[in-house]
Amino acid sequence: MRITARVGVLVIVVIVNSLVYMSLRQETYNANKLQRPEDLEVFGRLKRIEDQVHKIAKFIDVKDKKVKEPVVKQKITKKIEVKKLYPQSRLFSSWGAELTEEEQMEAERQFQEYGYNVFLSNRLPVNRTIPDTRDHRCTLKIYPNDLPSISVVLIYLNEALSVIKRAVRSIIDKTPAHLLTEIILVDDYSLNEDLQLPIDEYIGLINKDKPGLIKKVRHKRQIGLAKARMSGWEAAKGQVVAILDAHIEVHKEWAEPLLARIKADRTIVLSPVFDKVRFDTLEIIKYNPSAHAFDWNLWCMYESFRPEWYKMNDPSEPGKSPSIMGILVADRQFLGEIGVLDEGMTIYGGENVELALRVWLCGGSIEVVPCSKIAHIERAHKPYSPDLSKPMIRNALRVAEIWLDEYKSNVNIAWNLPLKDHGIDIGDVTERKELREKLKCKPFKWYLENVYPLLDRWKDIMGYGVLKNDLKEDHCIDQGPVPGSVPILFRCHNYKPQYCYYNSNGEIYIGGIKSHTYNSNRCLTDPGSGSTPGLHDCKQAKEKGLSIYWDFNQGNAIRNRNTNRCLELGQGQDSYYHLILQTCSGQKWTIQHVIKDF
Ligand SMILES: *[C@@H]1O[C@H](CO)[C@@H](O)[C@H](O)[C@H]1NC(C)=O
Ligand SMILES: [Mn+2]
Repeated sequence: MRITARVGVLVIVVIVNSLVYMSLRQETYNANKLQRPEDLEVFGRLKRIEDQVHKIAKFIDVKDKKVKEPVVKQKITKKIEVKKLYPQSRLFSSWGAELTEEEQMEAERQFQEYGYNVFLSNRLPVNRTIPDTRDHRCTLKIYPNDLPSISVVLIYLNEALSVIKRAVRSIIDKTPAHLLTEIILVDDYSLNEDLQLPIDEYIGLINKDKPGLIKKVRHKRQIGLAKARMSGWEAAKGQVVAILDAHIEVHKEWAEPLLARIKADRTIVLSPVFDKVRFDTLEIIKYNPSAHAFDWNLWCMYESFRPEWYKMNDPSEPGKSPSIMGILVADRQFLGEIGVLDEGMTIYGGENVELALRVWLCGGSIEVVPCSKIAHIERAHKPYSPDLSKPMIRNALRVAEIWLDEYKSNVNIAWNLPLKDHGIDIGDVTERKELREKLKCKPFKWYLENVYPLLDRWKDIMGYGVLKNDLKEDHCIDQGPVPGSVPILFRCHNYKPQYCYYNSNGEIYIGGIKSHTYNSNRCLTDPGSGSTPGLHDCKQAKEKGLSIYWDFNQGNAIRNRNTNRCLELGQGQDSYYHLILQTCSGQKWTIQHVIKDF
């Protein structure tokens, strides 16, 4: 009985781990997963401030009701009678308490379809006022009069019409008219009714006022994000092109700082700073400027700027960025000269990293411009594919093949794929490799050394993947419950909690590997007494002098260099196998993938 309960808990822990991991992977594109501890702290603070504002608002509400008590009483009793139809829905967790049942049904249906609150969007003014979230220094900046002109491209797939209207309206209202060449709507084969006739009527209405301002490019089949962006670039006529999502609202004076930067140097590819628009309340949450980057899976993430930026002590200044999240602003011709986007990318993901590497390696650079702000709806789910990791893996391997030189195997390691014969078709890369030659681009090593030194080289990894013992081949080493510091033996499920790495120093990481030098992996340790192995932060373990170095050859024992004990399986009184440390008895271990023979 007791044993069953314990196994049950472990199963739940592992499933939760995997789910958290999978949802993390899905969300990273939106950039709203903050990665660094300092960001989390800022985020925590913002959240607390927000909570307080809500509390104050409630307090005011309550006071208000007290005054008008006789009138309100009836309403309140009525409210209580409305059933919450979707207590589990993320849409209603902090929104929609006053909705009738019919309204809840409509709101939930639209939420399921679009991933954000269309019901509310349809009821907000298209020209709603949004708070100015820029640094105060931005309002003092003066930009040249003769800035280059700009074409704004909005890419969408099954977007709500009211959301597109709000994007278009904000661009027309907040871009100097003499600089705005056009707004190009690129429809990657949306099927919703609103985006057929009704959007054309809307375009007609605006063009009646401003002939030719809005153009539409509609694809007759879905071509994916990279190609859709490319088609927007092809249609553009302005000197500068901004390729944006359609679920955005631009802030006041968003264009000038970008155009001024490109006027100063046409080889800089730019990103504005995104504020988050909550998918449920559509409220704007201020984000502070930060660089864009990626991990070895080539998922994008926020990153700190280089130290030079912080030394300026002026958060309104543009900062160099290793990568770009997806939304981009560039000199139209320069973007063409360096090959726009890789049309060999399918569906979604990785194309931004490809662009970033190409820009940096082939004569340009990337900057984030804090005074240019764009509010961006963070969707609860995305329209392209329920599981974005499949196209992402394919695109990541393609980027690796074209750009990463001797570091390309890191992408295989990150996705736990074999180095050869992984069976994933990355398409034809000849043209892109020729482009790299033609543009005389620098080697990837230069990028690592000069642009993104925070990316860990992973040069010492010798083997990776799940780690199994001959005695029990359907079981794998697993990081065990989190938080916790005891690795366990568990049925193999091949998710991150079971990924292990053996490096040339003799360390064994369990439960994934970190891409950045500022993060630390978790190392298998022998505590020296007792039979339970440990799992500890490697940097700390090294400082404390714990026994973290192991001798291991593929198909042989795992023996601690300090204690001489082996990691083995032992059968407990419950007849289950457990991971234990004991005098070596010759048990054999096999790691899934080998990089160098060891
Ligand atoms: C929004 O548009 C309406 C109608 O054109 C106008 O009356 C109103 O002043 C506008 N609001 C803002 C905040 O610009
Ligand atoms: Mn988006």
